[in-house]
Amino acid sequence: MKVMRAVNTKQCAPIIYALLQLIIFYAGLNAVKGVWPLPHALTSSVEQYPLNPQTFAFDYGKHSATQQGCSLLDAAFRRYFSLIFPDYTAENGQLEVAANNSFNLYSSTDHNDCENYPNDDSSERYNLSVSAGQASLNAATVWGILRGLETFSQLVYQDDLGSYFVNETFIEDFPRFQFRGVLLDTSRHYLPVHAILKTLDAMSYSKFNVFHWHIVDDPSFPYQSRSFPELSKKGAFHPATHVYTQSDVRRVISYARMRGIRVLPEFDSPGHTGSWGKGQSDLLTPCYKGGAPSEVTSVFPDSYIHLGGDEVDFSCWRSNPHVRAFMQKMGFGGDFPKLEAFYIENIVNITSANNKTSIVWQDVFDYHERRSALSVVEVWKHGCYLCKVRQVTKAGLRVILASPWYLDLPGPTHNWARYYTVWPLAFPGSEKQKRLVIGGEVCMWGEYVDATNLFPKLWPRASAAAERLWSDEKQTSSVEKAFPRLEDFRCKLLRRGIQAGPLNVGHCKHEYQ
Ligand code: CP6
Repeated sequence: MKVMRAVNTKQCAPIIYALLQLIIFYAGLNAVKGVWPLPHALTSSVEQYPLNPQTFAFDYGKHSATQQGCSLLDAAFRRYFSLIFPDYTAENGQLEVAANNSFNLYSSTDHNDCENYPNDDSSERYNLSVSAGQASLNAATVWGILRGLETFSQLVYQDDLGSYFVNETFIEDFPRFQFRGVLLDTSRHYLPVHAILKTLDAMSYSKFNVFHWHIVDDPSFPYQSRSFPELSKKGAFHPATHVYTQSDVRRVISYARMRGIRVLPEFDSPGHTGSWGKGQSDLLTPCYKGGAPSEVTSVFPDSYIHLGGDEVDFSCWRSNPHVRAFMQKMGFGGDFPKLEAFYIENIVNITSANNKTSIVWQDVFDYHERRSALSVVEVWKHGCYLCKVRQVTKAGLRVILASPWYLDLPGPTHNWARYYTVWPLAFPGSEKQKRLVIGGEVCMWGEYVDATNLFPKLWPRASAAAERLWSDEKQTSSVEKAFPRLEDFRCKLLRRGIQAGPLNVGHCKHEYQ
């Protein structure tokens, strides 16, 4: 770099200019470019090691708490082998001649948490070192190992002959925010289970760790409940094909767990419950007093549950004399926000009695007088969203930020930069307030989205938000520097079977391999 600064390229001899170009080209080729989201500390050299799929192996370190038989990591090793060597099969492997050393990656954890679910206190920190003939990946938890495997898989590249290489690299990495979510809405359009699973795959490639399942809403109720089967029988678009059975839900939760992803269910009430009334005739007006069914807390293992609470239209309650009489009795008068607050406080209490943490949309915070009764508030409205983040954290509540990441809204793929240039902590406030911002979430509302257009709408634009939520802000503040890296990452997504949309004019190297 010093040479480049010292030399005026306009005056220099063509050979030096060519040399500089070569250096730049070489730097562009090597692994540094290749990891998305950017690790916190990364050093690498031009030293490159060939990887031979015939001899390459993942293994457990001698002193690791997790050992072979940890199904979560055994399965991750198999998955990442295929991702690292995309065109390797046993037969064509015989033809590989370029690389003949044996290269192992040893994984070591402090805890044997193989059978657990990831949760809000799970560490995802890892250290990765790749040097001559061997790599080692260290983490306190299996979740850190999963993140490190993803990083390692992105460091491996192929030359023009198709041989695999990895450069000498040292990485120390951890997430900036603990909550990094993707919301899918399966009520406006039903999404087949395979589309959800594929989304979970793509999420793990960008190190997202929460799948926010906005599973039911006004248009349809696809969740097949054990306690209330009528809800999906009458409320789903189709009672057999457009439902998520208990076994579908278990499959999604288990698939997510294997990738270090939490499943956060949302049963949005009392505003978005049109479809609930079809199967439970007494449920909606007059005044639903039920609350989060305890069934939900046993089906979904995560300690968080999203209670919704947004966009309540009071005209319905207002039209109902029984509701008005109830309000008189409770001393609310004609104050409908008080009634909503009463309702929400009831379901929040039911949720905490089940040892769960409740998340609500910001509307609830805005209505609520006793805000201390709440715990996590998701900020989603447009306008000065950081003003709201400031206000909520000032009240001592935790925040998830969604406002700048409404990916379903129309706009070209190249507006990824809008999702990249978001500064979640750029509000005036104390360190304590900043720590209350636990993360952010990309929203894919379903009015105009189904399995036909989900993937190019989500990817790689969601990855722009993923880097904001994972990486160091100072190192990732330039859109210009991010652009070639994101293009490269988008090619990786395509290679892995995710139909990520194009960012601009160009092509992917693997297209002609
Ligand atoms: N559905 C539900 C929605 C939205 C919300 N809740 C929504 C509102 C405005 C926009 C996009 C989505 N479709 N249940 C608000 C959280 Cl611009």
